[in-house]
Amino acid sequence: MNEQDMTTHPALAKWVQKMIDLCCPDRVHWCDGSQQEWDQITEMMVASGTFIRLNPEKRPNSFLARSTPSDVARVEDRTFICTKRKDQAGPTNNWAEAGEMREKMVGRFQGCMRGRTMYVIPFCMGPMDSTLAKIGVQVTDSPYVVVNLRIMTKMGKEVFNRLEDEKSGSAPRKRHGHGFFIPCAHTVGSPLEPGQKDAAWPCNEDKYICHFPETREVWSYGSGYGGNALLGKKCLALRIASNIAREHNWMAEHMLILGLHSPEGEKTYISAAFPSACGKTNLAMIVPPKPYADAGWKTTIVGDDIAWLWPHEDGRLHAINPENGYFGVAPGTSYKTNPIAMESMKANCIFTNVALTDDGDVWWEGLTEEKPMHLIDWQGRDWTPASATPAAHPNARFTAPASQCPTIDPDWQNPEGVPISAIVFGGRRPSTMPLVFQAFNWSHGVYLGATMGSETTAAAIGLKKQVRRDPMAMLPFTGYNMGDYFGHWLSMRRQIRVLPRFFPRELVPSG
Ligand code: SAT
Ligand code: MN
Repeated sequence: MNEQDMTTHPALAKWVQKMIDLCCPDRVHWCDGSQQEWDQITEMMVASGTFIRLNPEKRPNSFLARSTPSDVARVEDRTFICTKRKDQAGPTNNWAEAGEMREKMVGRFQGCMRGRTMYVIPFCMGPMDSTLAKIGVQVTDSPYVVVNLRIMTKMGKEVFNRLEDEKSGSAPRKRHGHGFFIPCAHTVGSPLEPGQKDAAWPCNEDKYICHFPETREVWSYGSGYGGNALLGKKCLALRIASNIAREHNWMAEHMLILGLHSPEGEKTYISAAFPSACGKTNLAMIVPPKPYADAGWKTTIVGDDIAWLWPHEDGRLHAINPENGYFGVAPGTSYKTNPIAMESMKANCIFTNVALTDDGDVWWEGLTEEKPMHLIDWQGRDWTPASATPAAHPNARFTAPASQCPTIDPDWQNPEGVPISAIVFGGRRPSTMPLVFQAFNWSHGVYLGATMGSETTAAAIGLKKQVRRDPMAMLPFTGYNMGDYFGHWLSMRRQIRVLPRFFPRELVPSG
């Protein structure tokens, strides 16, 4: 899209101009989300060495990216909730005074995109026509973010159009949350001098992932990886959304949504909260064992990571998945452990920090029983089964379009969501716990979810290997005071007529 026809939305035009003046990019690209744009950006990334095109016969239209070894996961100790008062962020978040942090970010962002292109990415979280859908606009100097967001969100021209329609009041139905957008500013923090050669994975050792819930903004500096950089995911859909949800009587949760279908055609949906890299994607894609499948039982997936839940007028708790794709952990995923994920990532995918096979395909620990005789590991080094280090990083990821999932639920884009009958809280535990049990009632369920514990994983950098308390799997994602979050959960009970049941579950890892 040309700069001239960028937008007629005054607030958006003003904010983008402010970011251009601050970041001083060489070029500005308004993303339209087209296939042509994807082709152009991926080709440019192949030419610059950030992407390796995988063998088109084995993995059509798919790419491998290798990050810098210091930028491989979320950085919880660099993640901030920035508010006027500390008690708004509460005891479990890193707090910064909003004004001070804004000043610091403006300082860091000054000239941060010199020598680079600023991409303006409009994205919608949730089915476009859902009452809960939220529009964000991310400015970023990372083309890796652009192509990942094209998979993970609804991204491009139709979102711009939606924002503009809303502004002029010509949208078919005026709904809460549209017309309004959440500004998400992102930079890898690595400006280029004239003539300076770029790194394959530019980033900065200094990192800040900042949320301003009062003004509904995100500012992320210095990282290009996962939840640090794909701002629609944890930053918007959980930390900012949990604030909006609390004020508007809904819930933004770190949960998968799974459908169970009986031979008689009865549909039951469950949502389940597990911390990062504890198996949400695997549970969301589980298939019934053969005798049950033969008897007509079926499972479907609505989402694998985030659920937005609200008391529907039918009296039940309904849920939508705000995402459009999966950013799943690759190691351990195989045709044996998760054939549905394997089928979903056959084409049109991005792989990050996995190993490259000699025939131009991907490999990671657990993919095949037998290890390949030779690979290029996630750091670009030769690897053999005798190598002392894993070929793929433990937090290596695949980004796959949800539409490619063979068990996708027919209602996964239903703006009314799906009704939830049961809530599961789970985690990863090194020692024995009851596998699954049922809470007596809503309050008891909230208590059990709030006291949940789970072993830390490679999804976040710098965490000691231990069991930590991770209430509702939301410890790193609740964008406000955790005490108020528990209060919000308890208060939601009064708004739901048909209450879901609670099933706490703690996984004992097999490995
Ligand atoms: O890196 S992400 O935050 O997107 C993945 C996760 O930690 O769940
Ligand atoms: Mn997650």
